[in-house]
Amino acid sequence: RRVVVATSNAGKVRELQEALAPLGWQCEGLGSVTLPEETGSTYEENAALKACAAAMATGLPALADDSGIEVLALGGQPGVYSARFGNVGSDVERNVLLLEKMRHKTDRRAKFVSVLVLAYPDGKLEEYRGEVTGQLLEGPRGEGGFGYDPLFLPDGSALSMGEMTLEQKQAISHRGRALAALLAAHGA
Ligand code: ITT
Repeated sequence: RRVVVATSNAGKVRELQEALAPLGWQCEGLGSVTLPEETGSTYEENAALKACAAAMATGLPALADDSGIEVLALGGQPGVYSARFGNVGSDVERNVLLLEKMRHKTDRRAKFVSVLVLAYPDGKLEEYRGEVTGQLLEGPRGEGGFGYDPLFLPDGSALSMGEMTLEQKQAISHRGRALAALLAAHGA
């Protein structure tokens, strides 16, 4: 079966494609499809907006991910707004800003959340959620992953998410967990 991977984030494309391999689905990119503005106030709403738009535009099932990092000492921010945090242009700038906001904060607990929505052209939706808790580091560690990965030390891990291989990250990450639920639901 063909499935559209409905994300413009290259880091997510890598992780989604790698995890879906056991299902034998043929993963396709967005092509000329543009994703709608994320007007929802929850990961669930935004993932559904993206997946439905891609499914309607292509006539194929489409898988979208909406995700973010929630920092306890910042009241759960940036959360759903993680991609737009500070209105700055790059992952590195967002990381600098987050470190700045966390300066002198001793409670550094945070969690990543991923919500996957698989939308079918007939309007049917499947939803999967995954989370991983951890601590924000005082500075970046590692060159791997994407986004906030170099700043995040998962609970029980000696490696930051930026220091992990793709396989190591998938085994413990929010997205890896949501994907595991999707795979289980589809018999893989
Ligand atoms: P699409 O909407 O096209 O999928 P996006 O990057 O805009 O791409 P989101 O709106 O879901 O996606 O924003 C999530 C942001 O949260 C993302 O840009 C990263 O900054 C951060 N994030 C999500 N998952 C992450 C992960 O596994 N590692 C590091 N940062 C992550």
